Amino acid sequence: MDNLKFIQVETDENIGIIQLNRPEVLNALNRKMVNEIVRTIEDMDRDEKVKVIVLCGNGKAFAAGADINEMAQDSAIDLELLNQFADWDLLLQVKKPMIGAVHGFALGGGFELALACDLLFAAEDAKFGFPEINLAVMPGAGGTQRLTKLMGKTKALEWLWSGEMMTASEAEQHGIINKRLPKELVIEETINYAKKLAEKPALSVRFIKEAVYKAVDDSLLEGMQYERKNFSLLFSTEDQKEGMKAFMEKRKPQFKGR
Ligand code: CO8
Repeated sequence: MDNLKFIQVETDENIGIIQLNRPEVLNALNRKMVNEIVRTIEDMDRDEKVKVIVLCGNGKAFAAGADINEMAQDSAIDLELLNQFADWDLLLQVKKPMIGAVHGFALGGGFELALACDLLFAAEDAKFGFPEINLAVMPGAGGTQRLTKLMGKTKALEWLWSGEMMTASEAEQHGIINKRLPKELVIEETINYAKKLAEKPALSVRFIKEAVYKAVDDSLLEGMQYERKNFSLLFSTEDQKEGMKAFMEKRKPQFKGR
């Protein structure tokens, strides 16, 4: 994607890395920036060379929320007509693994962006929260839904009503993050993890992701039927033949991602 103003994009081997880049305002997310993030993720999702997508912050924060200056004067009608959340909905369709490397503040829309990732690695200094209540609003890009699915109604309400920030250790206890890491290592270690994940057979990785989100959203029966279809479908891949043959021949498999 050309003309990226608010993010930096690079690849390291087959890992696509998106770094939020408005450090002077703690990476506050304006609409153009969200659009840049989502379009870049979509491009990476279609790029066969990219296997895993990593999102990270820059400066003092992952992201301290939506850009308050941009939206302060908006009316409800403005928001409706802007349809800005359509960008956020596209994140639900990403097939490849997305991993967030969070340091510093991940607040409001920044926390919502982190929660849109499949896995989260956080620095010891990470602070997560939904301070929207203190602005007399509420999360609008999935925060109430994703937080509740992760930690349950009772705890989610407590955090959303208080607007307080949770530490990395609290986020770990609530099952929000996968791992806590020293601040100076969080991006590097996340990329290392992503590289290991990128070695796995890509279609298994993809279908497992789809099936797990079915478990989050659908009934057990629907989820199990979906899982079974994906399980069967993987038997049409070259990687499945190779993986099982390699096991029987007692050697390391050579996966192609198809
Ligand atoms: N929007 C705009 N500017 C911001 C934001 C923000 N969310 N957060 C920080 N900044 C700016 C500050 O205004 C300041 O700018 P300046 O230097 O020009 O005064 C600069 O970043 C540095 O910030 P601080 O001086 O305040 O830094 P501190 O270390 O003292 O404080 C805090 C850090 C506690 C994070 C503080 O900046 C803060 O409270 N920020 C606002 C947090 C917040 O309320 N976030 C929620 C916003 S609402 C929201 O996210 C709704 C989501 C809706 C859907 C998503 C759509 C994208």
